[in-house]
Amino acid sequence: MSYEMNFGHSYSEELPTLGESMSEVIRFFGGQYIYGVGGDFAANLIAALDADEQGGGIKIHPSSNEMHAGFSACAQAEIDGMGFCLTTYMVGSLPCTSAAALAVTESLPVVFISGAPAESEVNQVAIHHTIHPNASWKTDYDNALEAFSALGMRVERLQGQRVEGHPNIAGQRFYQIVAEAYKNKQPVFIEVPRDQVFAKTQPIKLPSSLENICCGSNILAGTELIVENILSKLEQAKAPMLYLGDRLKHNEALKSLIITFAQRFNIPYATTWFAKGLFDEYAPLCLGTYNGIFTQTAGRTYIEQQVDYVIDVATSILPQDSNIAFATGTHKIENFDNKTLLKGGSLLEKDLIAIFEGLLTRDISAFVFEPLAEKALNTGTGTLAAGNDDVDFNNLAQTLNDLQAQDESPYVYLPEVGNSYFASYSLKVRQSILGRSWLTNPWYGAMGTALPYARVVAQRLKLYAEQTPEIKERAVVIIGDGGFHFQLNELIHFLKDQTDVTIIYMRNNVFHLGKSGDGAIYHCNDKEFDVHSLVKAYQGHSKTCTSVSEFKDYFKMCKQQSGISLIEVPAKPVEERQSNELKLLNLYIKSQNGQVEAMQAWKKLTE
Ligand SMILES: Cc1ncc(C[n+]2csc(CCOP(=O)(O)OP(=O)(O)O)c2C)c(N)n1
Repeated sequence: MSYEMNFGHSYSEELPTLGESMSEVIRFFGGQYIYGVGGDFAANLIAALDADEQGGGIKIHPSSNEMHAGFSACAQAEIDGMGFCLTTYMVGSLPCTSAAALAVTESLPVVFISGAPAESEVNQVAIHHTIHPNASWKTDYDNALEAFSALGMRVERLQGQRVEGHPNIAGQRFYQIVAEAYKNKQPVFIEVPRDQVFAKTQPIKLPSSLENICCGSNILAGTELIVENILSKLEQAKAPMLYLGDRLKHNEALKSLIITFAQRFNIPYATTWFAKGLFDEYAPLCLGTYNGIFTQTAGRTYIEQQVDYVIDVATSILPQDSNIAFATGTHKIENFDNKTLLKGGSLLEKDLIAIFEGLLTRDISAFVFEPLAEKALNTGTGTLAAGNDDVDFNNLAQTLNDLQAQDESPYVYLPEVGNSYFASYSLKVRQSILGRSWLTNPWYGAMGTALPYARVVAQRLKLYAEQTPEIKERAVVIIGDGGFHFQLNELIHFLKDQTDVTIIYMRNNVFHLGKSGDGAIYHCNDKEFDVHSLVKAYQGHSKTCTSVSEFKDYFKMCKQQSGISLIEVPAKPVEERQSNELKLLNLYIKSQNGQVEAMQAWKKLTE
């Protein structure tokens, strides 16, 4: 029996292939690009999804390897709202597990699509790319599904019709799994048997828009009472503030409601470390990021000395060490008594939306808050980064802040895990057109992501600049030499994509952060390595900059150059040259270890 005999000729004529259905679903969720690497099990998927001359389909961006494809898809989820990654079976999908774990941790809706053996191939012979001990009597086809499942992800291998003429609902299943990623802000893993890609599947009728994908409305009761409670606390308060967390990052509607609320009642706001880059830190009401003793801004003084009521919005349910000042006990908001916690428990934070909509209907008078005067960072060599000072981690943030203050066009910072990551918390960021001006994986903390992330940022900035030439934003990677050497094969794509990036290469010849000893394992570089020759191979520009003024001059020049620009900074792995954040962390660790001098110094700092 065929579909035609079952549902009639007209229905059967309408049937799309699974590949067509997938393409439609990916586009519905805003996906115009997929990052991936090919392989025989993925060949049909590539043929089915790849963009055609007419602009249909999805543009496939090749990555240097699958982990990088996964990381780029994570960056895509951060800035476009949804990410897509395509690989071949097992050898291709398994290297994505770290990117998938990152996506779970950083709440990113990334769809990992993998080719898989044809249904007709299963149970016949052992198949290449499967895990197969040599004494095995049977083939295991499901290891990748199990591996991703072990990360707590929803996984599925799509299936075709079981009997000729019976329904094939693979297209619908694909939609449902992708929708689940979207709603829950979590990654999913989908294997597609290669013989199913061109099989006919039952057509699906997509909702009219993303708003209508049946997420339900807010079913948490008591919004009115919460609103009343906040209002009565506001009435008693003189200096309230909003403390904003990273669960806001995918919710533009909620972000703009909160800013409207803040502006209407003149209430200042700060973000957690993890929510850095979501808001314009040059806005008069913005107090910057706050993380206890690690924060050096005037905002910190205001928070710790003036604020009398905190509305804590969308911060993580479980306190995470780095986000609460490494449990140093210096995070004043963490233990603030007069605080309302709005963590957000509904899908797409609809409960929080209802609360802020409720608050905005009320007529309260605006608070008195004067924008705070700028405070220079402690660079260890006086408070400013003087022109002839050596540039290093101790004054890198101040140096970049000086540059950004004079430049209206935002820098989109991509700090790599290592010393660069810690130093980047003192950067003062402008609002980027991408909605994110500071992007990394602050919670999961995987090294090796900055260039795959920067590639996506640079691609999007290029698109914006093509549409609106006044947009002159710049992707700025800050990275140690160890981190750079993890991932520099990704540089080829900046050349291929003809995108622009400035890379600040903090060269100290060791894996410095976390280094505890002199073992060979910490030596990630060689003194003879000539980074300029490397950059030249990618048709880029580069210069070694030793002093602050040299750095500033060349940084400005980089902005005028297209392609890759790299600034090599000779960094010294010594305590005086560390960022303030790391100096404090090191001091805290020493004092916890019972070193008397460190204990005294810490006490003095925190009194
Ligand atoms: C994938 C991964 N491997 C290892 C680590 C542990 N780790 C964190 S920072 C670091 C060293 C960074 O060295 P480098 O990039 O040279 O920067 P530096 O700290 O020297 O400035 C290492 C190995 C990690 N976070 N992620």
